[in-house]
Amino acid sequence: MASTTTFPPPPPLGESQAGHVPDQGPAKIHLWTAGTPNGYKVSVLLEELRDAYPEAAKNELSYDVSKISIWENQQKHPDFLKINPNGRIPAIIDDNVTSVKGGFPVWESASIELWLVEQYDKENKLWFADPLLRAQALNWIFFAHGGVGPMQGQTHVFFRYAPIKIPFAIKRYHEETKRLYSVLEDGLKAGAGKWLVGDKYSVADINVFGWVRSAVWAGIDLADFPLLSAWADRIEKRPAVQRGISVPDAPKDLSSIKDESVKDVNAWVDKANAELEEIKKQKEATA
Ligand SMILES: N[C@@H](CCC(=O)N[C@@H](CS)C(=O)NCC(=O)O)C(=O)O
Repeated sequence: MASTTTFPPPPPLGESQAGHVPDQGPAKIHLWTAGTPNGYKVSVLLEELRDAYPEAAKNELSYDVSKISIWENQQKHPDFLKINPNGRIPAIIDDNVTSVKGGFPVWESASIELWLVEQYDKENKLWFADPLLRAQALNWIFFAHGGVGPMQGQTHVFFRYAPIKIPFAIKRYHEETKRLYSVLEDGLKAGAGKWLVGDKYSVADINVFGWVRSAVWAGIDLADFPLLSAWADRIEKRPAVQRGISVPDAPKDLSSIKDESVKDVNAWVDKANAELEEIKKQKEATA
């Protein structure tokens, strides 16, 4: 382990260690993550790159993983803030950069993805040499980074975790997330229907996949978005994706809560609509 960063220390490699292959050399990339849509972006991409470049998997793409408990707020520990000043997962330290003492920290999921493809996807297997295709990929990456992630993230917060339930907030974020999903659906329709950019599975797909696979958590039924649903199934079946979403723990199967989840979110939306209607009536009565 070359990194001098000590919080939390990357665990030693072992048979069950994510990212481990039997002939992997000492880890060059250290990943701090949790089993979340943003975390999966990096672990899935690392696994895809390792499959695409088996020689590099033993060398510069060897990695180890430190699990961050976001419920215990470990991501706000002063030592972790030295890696990511924003105190969120995912973050990496890349020890392949020898000019920086202690390794080179990269944070923000999309920034990490772009760093990884720029450095390690020399044949553009998951990225694009063509500037027009690259710009289209960046469109989808920024769209997801500024839209799907924050909006769906707030749906999860207000619908699932908030100790006080605010119907209008649940309605607002749930409906906006669905609108963003329809943009993805239309994007697939406008292309060949298979991938977001060109005719190739790429970082543009990986970047938003983690969010779409947890649609149920936001009360969204993917059956309403048939192309997106088929796209998510196609991605989920990839061996590298299966390994990537098992970092740092085996993923949860949310399929059994789908009906209940959609019913619950709809009840909150109905409640918000009724409250809005009541406010409108009161305004009209006092006008
Ligand atoms: N824009 C950031 C968002 C990262 C983010 O929000 N990560 C969440 C987990 S998905 C987190 O660390 N949450 C803990 C916190 O907010 O303190 C990125 O894409 O890396």
